[in-house]
Amino acid sequence: MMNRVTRAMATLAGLMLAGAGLTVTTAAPAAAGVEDCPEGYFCGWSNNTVTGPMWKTNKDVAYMGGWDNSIHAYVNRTNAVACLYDAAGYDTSKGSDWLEPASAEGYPYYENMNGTISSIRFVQDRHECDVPDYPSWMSSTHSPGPRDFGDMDGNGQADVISRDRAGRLWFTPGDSTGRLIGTGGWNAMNALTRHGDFTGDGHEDLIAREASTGRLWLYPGTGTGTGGLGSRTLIGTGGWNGMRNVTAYGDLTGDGRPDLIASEKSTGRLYLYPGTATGGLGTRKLIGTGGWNAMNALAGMGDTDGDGHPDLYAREASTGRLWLYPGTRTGGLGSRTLIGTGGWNTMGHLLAVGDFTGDTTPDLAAVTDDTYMIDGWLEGPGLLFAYTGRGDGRLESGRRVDDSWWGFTDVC
Ligand SMILES: [Ca+2]
Ligand SMILES: [Ca+2]
Ligand SMILES: [Ca+2]
Ligand SMILES: [Ca+2]
Repeated sequence: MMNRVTRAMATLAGLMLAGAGLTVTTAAPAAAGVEDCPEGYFCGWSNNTVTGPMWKTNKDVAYMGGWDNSIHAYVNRTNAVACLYDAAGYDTSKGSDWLEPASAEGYPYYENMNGTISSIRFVQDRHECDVPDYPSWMSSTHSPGPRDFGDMDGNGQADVISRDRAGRLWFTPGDSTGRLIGTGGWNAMNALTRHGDFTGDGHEDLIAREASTGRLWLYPGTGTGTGGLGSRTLIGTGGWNGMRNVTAYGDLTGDGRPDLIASEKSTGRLYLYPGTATGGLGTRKLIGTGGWNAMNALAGMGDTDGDGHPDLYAREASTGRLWLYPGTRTGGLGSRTLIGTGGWNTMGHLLAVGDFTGDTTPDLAAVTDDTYMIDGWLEGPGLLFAYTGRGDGRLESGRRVDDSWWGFTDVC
């Protein structure tokens, strides 16, 4: 196993790191050999002087053949992350490491490496070198009857959509498997939310805000076993960057169509945008007269207290407390109740996909961010906690159920 701590990025002038058994340097002062590596390739040499025969590849190599365990210096001039495995067949059991693409302005190469590489694979996100690049999500079958949200593929189980750092979307149906439903470009979106069927075809849909334009797009769920998305339609022509916490909510107005809520940054007001029969959004309605800038996360939970009206959870930025705002018969929000006394600011994402424990009461999941601590120690990001809904609007204590949720920039 190579030592990732020593993987300092070289400066343009060239940088020698002594004592770690590793030298990092740039192309400029190096032996001529490194410049022989063509753009788009990963290249390796069997010695530390980067002279003599050069091995190169621009695609995955499951076994290095004559170069097995013999590459001691290398450069990554591809545009992907190179996963370097100490065993053949991309097997992580003997150790693995990763190498980001060399930057355009002077590519570092690495020498004095252990010479243990047996297979190489190229990926978009270094997460994928060791584990599948989707988080492990398990949910129970909802019973009885169909779910009204949180179920893109219509199989009765809560599923999750995750965006990775490479801008791809992953669909995890709830059996710990996952598949790609967006091959790229999703980093252009600065909000992702889903809760119910906006288009009226019975399949849950995804709503996304485009960062550069402030436009709101609807991606219709296909409802198939792949949890896929159809061609998008514009449902908000602009101005949505002036809104905070854009959240698909469920049907608050009581007309059978799901609605969207968002708070206005300039005023702190909370607005409801009613879903229309044509899959768009109607004229907005004020449902919170002010103070909503104090909240840094909203979750459209569904009906947590069993009164027939969907409810809202909101996290207070200054205190890390979690509040319940019950939906009312008149399409508004009732008096709030404190349901989480603190600590919720260490969660990077609140995930409201309805009931995932199988008792029909909505639950909450949350993913820790890099400030999450246990007993004074930083535990780091990507821990998934499950909070079972009690049926009275409150939650049971959290259970840590998985540690594979790091490296994702949004989940919904
Ligand atoms: Ca499902
Ligand atoms: Ca739909
Ligand atoms: Ca509605
Ligand atoms: Ca309710």
